[in-house]
Amino acid sequence: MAKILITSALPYVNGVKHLGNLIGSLLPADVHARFRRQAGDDVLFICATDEHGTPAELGAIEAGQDVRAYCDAQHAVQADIYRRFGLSFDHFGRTSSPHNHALTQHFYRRLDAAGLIEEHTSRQVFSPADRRFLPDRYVLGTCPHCGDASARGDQCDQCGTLLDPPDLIDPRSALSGDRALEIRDSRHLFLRQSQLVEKIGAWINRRTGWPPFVVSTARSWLNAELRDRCITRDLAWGITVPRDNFEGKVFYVWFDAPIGYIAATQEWAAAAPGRDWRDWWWQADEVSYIQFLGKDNIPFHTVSFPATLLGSGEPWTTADVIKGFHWLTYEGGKFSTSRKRGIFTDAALEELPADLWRWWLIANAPESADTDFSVARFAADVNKDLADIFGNLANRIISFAHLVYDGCIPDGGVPGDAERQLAHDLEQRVATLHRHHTALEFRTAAATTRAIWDDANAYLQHTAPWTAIKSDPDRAAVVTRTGLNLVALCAALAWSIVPNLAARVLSALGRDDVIPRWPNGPLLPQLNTGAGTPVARLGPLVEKITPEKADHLTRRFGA
Ligand code: B3M
Ligand code: ZN
Repeated sequence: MAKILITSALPYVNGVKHLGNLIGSLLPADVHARFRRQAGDDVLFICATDEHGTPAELGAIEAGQDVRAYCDAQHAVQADIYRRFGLSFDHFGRTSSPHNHALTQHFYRRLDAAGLIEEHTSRQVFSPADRRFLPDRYVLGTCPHCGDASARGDQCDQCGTLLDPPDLIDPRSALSGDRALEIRDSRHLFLRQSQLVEKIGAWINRRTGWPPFVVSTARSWLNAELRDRCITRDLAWGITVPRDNFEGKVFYVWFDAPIGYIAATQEWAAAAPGRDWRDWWWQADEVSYIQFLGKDNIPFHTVSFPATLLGSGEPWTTADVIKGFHWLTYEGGKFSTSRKRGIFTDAALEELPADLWRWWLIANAPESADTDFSVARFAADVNKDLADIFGNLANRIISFAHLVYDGCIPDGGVPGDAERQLAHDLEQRVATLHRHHTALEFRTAAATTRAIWDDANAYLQHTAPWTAIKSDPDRAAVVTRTGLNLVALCAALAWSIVPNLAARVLSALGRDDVIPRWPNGPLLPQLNTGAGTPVARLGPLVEKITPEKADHLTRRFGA
């Protein structure tokens, strides 16, 4: 039993996330956590809302709320959406928790003691109209690299470049629109990443199994003369800096956010007896740690967070695999939270069951390049894969068991060549599927899952119990029994991707394990069991997306 620690990038607390955020880290992390649990591993799946920094403050200002009350409410909204999407976190914490405050200050003290913190004056944007410094997203303007006019002080979303507010051309305050901005000096703390280049480089070189684009992004960051990183901000909301003359400043959100992975584990441990966060994070060599994140987060996870962990000189768990994702685009353009373009997770659930979104997103995960979401493709794929292939498979054989066998798995007959061939083929497929899941290859995992459904349909097509029943009742019984067990197998193998649909099918077949186990060993006997077990009727598993519904989606979400 392996110990697998899984974290998803922490969604910013402000506002409901869109499908691109979901497939960029949260959903694949969930699928992998579920798969590992099925395989019998000891899994800890941790996430949290990222509650500090300018995103939270600006969100609160926009909502006209006190920032703490705003975070409380927004955390609850996101937690509820993720629960309804079936995201099976062991803990969904908050970076504003007391644990994260204490741990962030602990890391700062360790880094300071190791000589890795330097204090110096830096140029900050100040607004006389707002009477305050404007860090990060408080400044809007034009990107000096690509010329996009909607860049923010911390980052240009158009070209992905990380920025400093004074870099912006034509800057203005996000609060008041003030353009008469000044540059003023302010004392700040810098993490001397430049001292850690060798250590981090060696650390990256020891890792395997990262997508190539994650490795190249990490290397280019490291090689482009790693800049010392400012880890404090002139803000009120955040984690205070335990140092003289730093009253009124807080740590930079990207300093405390990844520490939140550990702090959220501490919250998890504190919530029930017998749990120890150290089993996962402290001298925990046997733990395999996988991080899931979108490509704009790669530098922070491949370089900055390792700098914090390695620089502390303490035996913290560091990521073994960093699984990065490209972007999901929407109908040929960008998803945009600020412009409300694309499908947001709350609206998605108002329209259709979670598993339809889960299936399509995983089957089309932007693993090696950006992927485009289109309503037309989504509707066509979901109708075909989930309704025509998986749904029909389950309904057809369960209905037949009701028609002919009083709704029970029939007894009689013995498996023949067709069943031996089927079991043999499926054993290969199951092994392939296991390999893809283990290698974090989500698209091919979904494709292999679908291929197994196809195999199952082909078997029933070929053996046709509805014909055999007239001439060879024993044969019909074997095939029906095999078919029903086969449907259970198909559902169990799909459970990590479509947990609700799978659970409905499994429950109809009398299998109510919370976590359906991954099939091990020869399949022939597993396909021949259960004679006499009652099988419940199954309504339509998936309602097809009609052309009218597709039109409605297009109208609602814009093209
Ligand atoms: N809050 C997510 C983002 O960039 C950011 C991730 C933090 S992970 C420690 O959208
Ligand atoms: Zn740009």
